[in-house]
Amino acid sequence: MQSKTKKLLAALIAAGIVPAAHAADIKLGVAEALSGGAAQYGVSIRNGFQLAADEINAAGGINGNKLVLVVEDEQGKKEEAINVFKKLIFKDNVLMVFGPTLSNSAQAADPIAQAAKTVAFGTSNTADGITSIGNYVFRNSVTEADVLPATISTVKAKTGLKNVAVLYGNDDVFTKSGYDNFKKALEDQKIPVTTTETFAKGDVDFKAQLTKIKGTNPDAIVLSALLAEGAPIMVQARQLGLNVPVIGGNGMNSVKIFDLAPGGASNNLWIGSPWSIENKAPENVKFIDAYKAKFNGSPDQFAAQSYDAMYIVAQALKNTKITGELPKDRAALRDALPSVTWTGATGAFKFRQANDRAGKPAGYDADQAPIVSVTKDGKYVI
Ligand code: LEU
Repeated sequence: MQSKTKKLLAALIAAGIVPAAHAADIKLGVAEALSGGAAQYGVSIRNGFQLAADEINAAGGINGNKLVLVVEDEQGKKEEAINVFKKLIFKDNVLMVFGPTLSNSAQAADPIAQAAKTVAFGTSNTADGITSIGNYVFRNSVTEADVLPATISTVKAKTGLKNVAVLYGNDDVFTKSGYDNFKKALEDQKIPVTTTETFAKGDVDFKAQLTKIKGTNPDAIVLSALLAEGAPIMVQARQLGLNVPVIGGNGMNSVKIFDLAPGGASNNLWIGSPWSIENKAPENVKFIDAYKAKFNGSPDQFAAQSYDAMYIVAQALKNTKITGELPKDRAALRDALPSVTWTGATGAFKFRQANDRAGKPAGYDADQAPIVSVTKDGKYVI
């Protein structure tokens, strides 16, 4: 800003014509999939951010300063995630970036934030290795590695399954990582696999793989998929008479499954997550009520995690002195984040230090335990 303009703005603020808070807005980037197949999740995520930011601003903001969200659509594509991260970090000069929606995109875009010493905070990335990118990478989404062993052992205990068939997407960072973690959990828990089948992003017909699976007569199907493929897989499995439990990863944990796999096709789907709509803790009830009132629909895990993430960042910001010097402020926010604890819609939260591939300290993962639920007549029940 020119110094004349600066002086004029200072005079207008002093005269009460321009509110002072305007001069110190805190700009946060939001890069999520708002179009394409992953928008099933991305729109919920954006809603969660908006709800929390509105609440925080209505309660006086951060030490009197307003949170302003700069929202961009990264379309669930890694090339777009890279473009959007660059725009937010270098053109919009945001303090930090939330997102992107998919681990597949995070693996491509987070190195840009890391190199620019700007926090990238994922609220839905659950694949292995994301936080090994570096010390500016944070997430509050519980990883597949932390969730899937509990999902498998719960289904085993409740249904008595003796073996499973495995089906996974082999061209996506998250579905592949889900597969790796399912495989490990099945080995650790000594559950034999009858067959392992794969599919690719954009596939629509899964009958060949499902027919093969049916031929092996498994007690359950372990499925590492995103909704775009996972929902038609459930529909086609039921059409083929495969009514066994489906054990899903994070991608299958969305109320959208009830619309996408209607008429009971979505029944008997088991997933693990720290968040449940059934959890009656006051922080969660408040979140669910406020979400319903604002968006006229039920929230899901993804909205709960983004809502909590905004409050986690707000706690860090309260302990950060914003100087207006971007590199300094970005570093100060990073340094304030690891020690934040917060009890929100997903319950008690704290960070856990992650390591890079050489075993050196890198970013931060979520330290939360999952609850396992199963779908029944259009609901996830515990
Ligand atoms: N957990 C998924 C991933 O890491 C994304 C989520 C929105 C289903 O890619």
